[in-house]
Amino acid sequence: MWGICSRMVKVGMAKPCGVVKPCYLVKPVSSSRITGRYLSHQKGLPSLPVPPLQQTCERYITALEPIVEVDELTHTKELLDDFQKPGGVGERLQRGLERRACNTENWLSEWWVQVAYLDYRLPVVVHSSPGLVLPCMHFSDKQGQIRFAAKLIAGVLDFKTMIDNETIPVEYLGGKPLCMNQYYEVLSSCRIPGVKRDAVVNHAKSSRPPQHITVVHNFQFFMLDVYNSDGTPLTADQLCVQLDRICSSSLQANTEPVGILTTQHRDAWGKTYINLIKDRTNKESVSAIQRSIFTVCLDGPMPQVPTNAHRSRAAVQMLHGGGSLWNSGNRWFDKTLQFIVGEDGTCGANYEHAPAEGPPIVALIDHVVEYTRKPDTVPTAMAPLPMPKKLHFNITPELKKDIEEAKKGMNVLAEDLDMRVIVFEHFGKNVPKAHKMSPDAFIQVALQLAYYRMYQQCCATYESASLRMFRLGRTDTIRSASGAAAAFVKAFDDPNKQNTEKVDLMEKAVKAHKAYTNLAISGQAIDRHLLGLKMQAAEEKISIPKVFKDTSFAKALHYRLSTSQVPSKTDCVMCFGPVVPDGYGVCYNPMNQHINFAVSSFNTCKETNAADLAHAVENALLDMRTLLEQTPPRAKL
Ligand code: COA
Ligand code: HC5
Repeated sequence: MWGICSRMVKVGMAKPCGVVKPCYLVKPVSSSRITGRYLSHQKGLPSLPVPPLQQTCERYITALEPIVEVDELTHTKELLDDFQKPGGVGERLQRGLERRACNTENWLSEWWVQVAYLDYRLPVVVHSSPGLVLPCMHFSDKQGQIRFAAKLIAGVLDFKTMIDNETIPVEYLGGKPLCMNQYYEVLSSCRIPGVKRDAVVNHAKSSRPPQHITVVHNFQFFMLDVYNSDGTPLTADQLCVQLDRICSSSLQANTEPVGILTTQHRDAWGKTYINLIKDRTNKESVSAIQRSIFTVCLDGPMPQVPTNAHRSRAAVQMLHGGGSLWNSGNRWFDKTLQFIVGEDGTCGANYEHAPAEGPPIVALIDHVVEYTRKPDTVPTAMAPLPMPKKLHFNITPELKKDIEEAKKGMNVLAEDLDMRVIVFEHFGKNVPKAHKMSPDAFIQVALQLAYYRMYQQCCATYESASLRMFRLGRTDTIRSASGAAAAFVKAFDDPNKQNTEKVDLMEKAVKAHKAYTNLAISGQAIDRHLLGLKMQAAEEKISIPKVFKDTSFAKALHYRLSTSQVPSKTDCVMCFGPVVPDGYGVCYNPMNQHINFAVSSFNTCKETNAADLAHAVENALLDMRTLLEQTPPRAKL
């Protein structure tokens, strides 16, 4: 019923890029400020391998089995035989990739950023940029909002000091050190719209890195210097004074919400952008936003909802702002990092995904939250500070028309997005661990069960796997709809099956998931390799091999379940939109005793419902635990 127009399908089917221009993003950090410690760590990391061709082809067939028809599979096998034959196109492309791997820091990352982000043309809002909700903070008025925002800014600047000094502790996954490059990409950077392809600029690496942030209040932007002349960061008290001045000089939301332009389709925004920056004042204002270290959005109210919907509303506020009548215009969605502080204690962030994955952003936010919990310092006498600078925009009738169009588009999208946040209170990582199972694999298998119960079929499922064990690594795909998961979900509600058999199938499904995870994080999954082979064909200007054009490939990339685990120390809820019109976005944060889930879908799709899937996941988790508890270990097969 749906055309294939999803993000990840687009990734797979995207027009070849041809010559790939060097991209700021995935270049190693090399400014004069960044020196020894970081670089020597980075140098010690292994390079991303190119998996063996035959291995990927075999694993691809295995991955297709639960999600395509028998005749489709037979056809794909034939295509793969041809692709792999000695002296064939597969071997040629494989050799090309291996050459690329020898000549680049990471054969994949630059392509990935281009294809997954910069060439992707749907609005970044909902379709690409994730939201993050903090636990509700204890304030409920303007003064509280300003005070908290001031502390938050001070906390980010504290974290920035660690970035500037290269003292961020190296992270580990499975005992292996991770690439830390993404930490150097998230501050002082911004996406720039283009008519066909976007770009990202990072000003942290310039010889005179920015000293200001941008603050947006009542749709009006301000440039706020956050360092004193001696180079020390402004204190929370100083920031409070400055934010107060900003709020007092923007009491009414009576200006054009120019930020709403950043919610447009990227081609449309690319065109509008050219017009917008023809005017010198506008160009300077836009440049101040782009160069700023980050943006703080001091939000107005959100629509009233019943208490049990507060968390879902908060997720919506972070993901898209609620539409043009609420806070969607109080943003610059191209900005890599936007912190959002509501008037009622609702706080969080939205981030533009091209420069980094969730975990570095979450690490920064965990640090900030801890910082804001420190007791207030005793205020000291303050030297007068320069007035924050208002950023002006001259809005021509044409730009006014574009703003109205953007408002309409944003409101349609806001209406369309269905978001349900649930806190699964019954257990967290503790229960799967007690049963000697990987918690992440347990949750993924529960998701498979939930989906199967709703639709009586399995669907192509995406889970993000980190490739940060490798230099400049980003992500690969864990395909959760495995044969073992399919066997388990089909047996679970079958009254003819014994519990012992069901437990055995559950254990096999959980183990299969963990095994796929392990191969994915060690660079041996299939999806980025297949993408690389396809990109290599484009690079060598040879016709795209048939394996990348058949229905199996399209089905494999039509992710009705797009999922990601993003753990945090703080009790946060992370969220993102579905990547296909008839799919779900599921982001979860497993804590020890509970799990936070944010499930999204589109209202225009009659077959999907975020609350129904969230409820089905709760039931699946509970039923899986019950099965384990009711089946004594000795009786297990
Ligand atoms: N028995 C008991 N405990 C087990 C276990 C078992 N069989 N298997 C795992 N555990 C424990 C682990 O030791 C770990 O312990 P900890 O809580 O003390 O750290 C915990 O359970 C969690 O492990 P697990 O659930 O298996 O998952 P993981 O933490 O290894 O995460 C991924 C799996 C796929 C999420 C991770 O590898 C990854 O790639 N993360 C990045 C994802 C990402 O980038 N997301 C955002 C994209 S923008
Ligand atoms: C603050 C949480 C952000 C999570 C974002 C995330 O998981 O993005 C995925 C990135 C990737 O390359 O797998 C993409 N996804 C949202 C489509 C799963």
